[in-house]
Amino acid sequence: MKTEHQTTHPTNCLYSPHNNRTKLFRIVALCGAALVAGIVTYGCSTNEKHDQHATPPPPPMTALPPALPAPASEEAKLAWFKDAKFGLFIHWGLYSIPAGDWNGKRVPGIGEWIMHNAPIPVTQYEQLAKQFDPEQFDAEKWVQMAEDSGMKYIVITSKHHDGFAMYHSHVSPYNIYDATPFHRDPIRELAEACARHHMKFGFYYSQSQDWHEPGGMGNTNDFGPDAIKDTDGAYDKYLREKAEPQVAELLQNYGPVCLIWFDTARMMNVNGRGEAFMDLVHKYQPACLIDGRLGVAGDYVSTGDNTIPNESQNGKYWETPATVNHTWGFRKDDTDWKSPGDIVFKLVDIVSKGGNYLLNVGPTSRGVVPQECQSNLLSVGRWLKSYGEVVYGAGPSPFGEEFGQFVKTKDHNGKEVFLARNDWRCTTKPGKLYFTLFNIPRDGMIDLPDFKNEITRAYIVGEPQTPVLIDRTNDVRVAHVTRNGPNAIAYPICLEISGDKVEK
Ligand code: FHN
Repeated sequence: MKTEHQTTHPTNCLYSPHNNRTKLFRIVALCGAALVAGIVTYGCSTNEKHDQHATPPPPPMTALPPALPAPASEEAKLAWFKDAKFGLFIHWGLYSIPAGDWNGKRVPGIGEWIMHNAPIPVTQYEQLAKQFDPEQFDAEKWVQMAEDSGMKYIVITSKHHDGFAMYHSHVSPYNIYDATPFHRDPIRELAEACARHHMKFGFYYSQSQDWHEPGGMGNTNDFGPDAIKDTDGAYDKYLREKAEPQVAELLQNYGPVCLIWFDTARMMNVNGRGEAFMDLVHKYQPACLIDGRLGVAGDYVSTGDNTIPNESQNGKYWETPATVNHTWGFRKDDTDWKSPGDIVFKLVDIVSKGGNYLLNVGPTSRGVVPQECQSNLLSVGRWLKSYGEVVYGAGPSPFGEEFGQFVKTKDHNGKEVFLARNDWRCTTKPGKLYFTLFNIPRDGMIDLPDFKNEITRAYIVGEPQTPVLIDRTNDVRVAHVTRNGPNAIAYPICLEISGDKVEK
């Protein structure tokens, strides 16, 4: 697990905010703030902070709340997730330095895969750590951005496939605290900011792929075929000595973890490999959810990347992980941001099919979320401030005809084409149907789907004093709305109905 430029660390010496070593760090860090920057170096690792860096010291650590107790049932465990609907995914790592270019050449593909796609040998890629100094990183700003965008949980890459831990790991020195001049633990800072904002906080952890370790999956250039690692014990050694202890660290040292987002399960459902991770989660954080990509059953289903199902899903709860442009990790050439209207549509579409939307941002190597991307998210947040009740805690559509249908045409793979209809979506709460309108015809007449319940009241969401006229033409109930609603992105109306269940 070690490389030449790294020092030895005590394996499994877990980081605790209360242990002496940490207290020592804190005291020295505070001294560093008081004295002229540069006189003092703090910490005890390979990359020391020298006086030419004017970076302020990390904020003093504050205590984190304890892990949450075991929920009474699986339903209770999922309750917050079902209410939250909209989360922020963050892919941040060393790959944000090359940002899509290697040796002056553009490397196609998603930004965080540059090590694999270029390909870059481990010995070269790990040198990036020496340059990683995201001096503009401010946990408070990231959490505030998520909150202002209407997101209710944050999931960040604690270790992606490149194997680099973005937190202060005592399992491997290949981590942001020990191997970079930044010498801070951004995950700890985010955990603290999330605690201040009552924002749920969770981790992405790449359990199978680890391109830095000889036994990890995925790096066949440096370490040969995965099939051999799977059978000769190397993979199990990596799992025992790095992946499992790191997941245990994350579960023990960062306060309540709302979920762990495992990814790209390879050879996980044999030898109890997946179960070992599940046991750790259950042992240390019984309230923590497990996504659908561990390789053994999690608490909910994760769809494919950027995949929104055509219809409501029956059975397990689900979540769509999605990009805000075309990459997860930052690429300097990808500024094709999804518009606020597109994001609101996707969010309401997902909620109306019974799922959650986990929307990703890829911060730069300086620690900044690109401005245009932020401003689009903030527009979404403003829409949600007015109309959040159609999303948060809302149930799926009782209809389904609004989603569209399969047509006879086949695509280039020979698969039937689903012709989506995107005019409106319906979400529900007891006694209420919310119709979010994305395309209002010139005459402002919206045909309602067929249902028998009496409509006792109809109004613009957030303005119960502004009634919406409902009448009947040819036995179809029609809602009459003004063409330019109060918010151009999408226009939600609420119909209060008799009874809690829609009768068709
Ligand atoms: O390979 C990863 C990819 O880099 C990214 O993390 C996404 C997010 O869902 N998951 C994998 C591909 O599905």
